[in-house]
Amino acid sequence: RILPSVVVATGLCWSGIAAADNPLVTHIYTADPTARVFGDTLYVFPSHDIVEHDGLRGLNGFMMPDYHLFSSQDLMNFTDHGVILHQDQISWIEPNSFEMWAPDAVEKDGKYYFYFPAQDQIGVAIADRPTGPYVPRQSPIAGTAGIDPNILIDDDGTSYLFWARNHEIKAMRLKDNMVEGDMEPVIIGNLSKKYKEGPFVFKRNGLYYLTYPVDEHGNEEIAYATSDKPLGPYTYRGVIMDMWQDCWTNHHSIVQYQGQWYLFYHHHDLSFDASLRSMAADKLFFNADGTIQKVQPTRR
Ligand code: FUB
Repeated sequence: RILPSVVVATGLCWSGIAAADNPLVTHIYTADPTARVFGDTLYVFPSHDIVEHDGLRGLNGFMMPDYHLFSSQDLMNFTDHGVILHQDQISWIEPNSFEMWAPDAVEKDGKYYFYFPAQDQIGVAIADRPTGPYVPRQSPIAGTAGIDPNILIDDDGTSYLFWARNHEIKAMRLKDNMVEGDMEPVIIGNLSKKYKEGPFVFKRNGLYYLTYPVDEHGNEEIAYATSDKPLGPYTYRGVIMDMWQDCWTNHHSIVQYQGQWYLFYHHHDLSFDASLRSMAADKLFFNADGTIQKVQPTRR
C-alpha cells in the first residue's frame, strides 16, 4: 500500500519566511504536524484526515488511514512523498480502524524511527532514509497504552518517549534500541490544566520545554511548561497559541530551521469540519528570559 506519488504543492508564500500563506498544503487534509530537520531539509510528518469512508466515521469522528511525508527546503514549496505507512501494514490493530493519529519521527545512529499511535497503543516503523521505506515492527512498544508519541533525544544521546493517556502526559526513558522502555512510565505532574494531549518536548539553552494542547473550554489551546530535567518536575509557563473556535483540536511541533524557530500546528480553515484539518506554520519567538511569545496564527 505504499503509494509512490510525489506531489509538489506550490504557490505558498512566506514573504521572506515572515508569514505563511496557511494552510501549507491543500491537496489533502493534514493534521498533527511534526516538523523535523534532517540534514538541510525540513520534513513534516503529519497525520492524514479523510472524509467519511462508506458512511463511517472513526473514533471521535476522525478517519485517519495512513501517513504522508512532506519535505521543504524553503518553507514555500512542500513535496508530498506519498504514503510512508498505512494502517493495512499494522498487524496488531483491527482492520479498517482508521485510528492512525498524531505521529513523530527522529533520527538516531543513521536510522529513522517513525512513532505512531494506533488504537491506543504506540508503534514504531524504521527506515534507512527519512523518506523510507518504513518497516513497522510487529508489536507496539510495551507499556505505552495511549496516543500522540513524541521523542526527545537529549544531548548525551539518551532518548525519552512522551505520550498522552487519560488526559495526562506520560513519559519514560528508552533503551538505545529506541523501541523498548528503560523504566516504568511516569506521569508528568504540575501541568495545572485540564485535558492534556499531544506532548512535544524540546531543549533550548539547557532548558526542557514540554509543550502540549490543553482543552480548557471545549477547544484546545497550546500551553507549555519548563524544567531543568527531561522528566520534570515541570513548571507551567503559559499559552503559546490561543484556542481555535470550533476546531476542537490543535496539535503542534516546534522546530528551528535555518536559524528561525517555527510553530507547526493545524486548523480547519479549509474544510470548516473539525475532523478535516490542515497543517499550518508560523514563526515562533523567545523572550530573553527563555519564555515563549504567543504565536498569532496566520489564517487563510
Ligand atoms: O488527530 C487525532 C488526534 O486529535 C490527535 O492524536 C490529537 O492530538 C488530536 O489532534
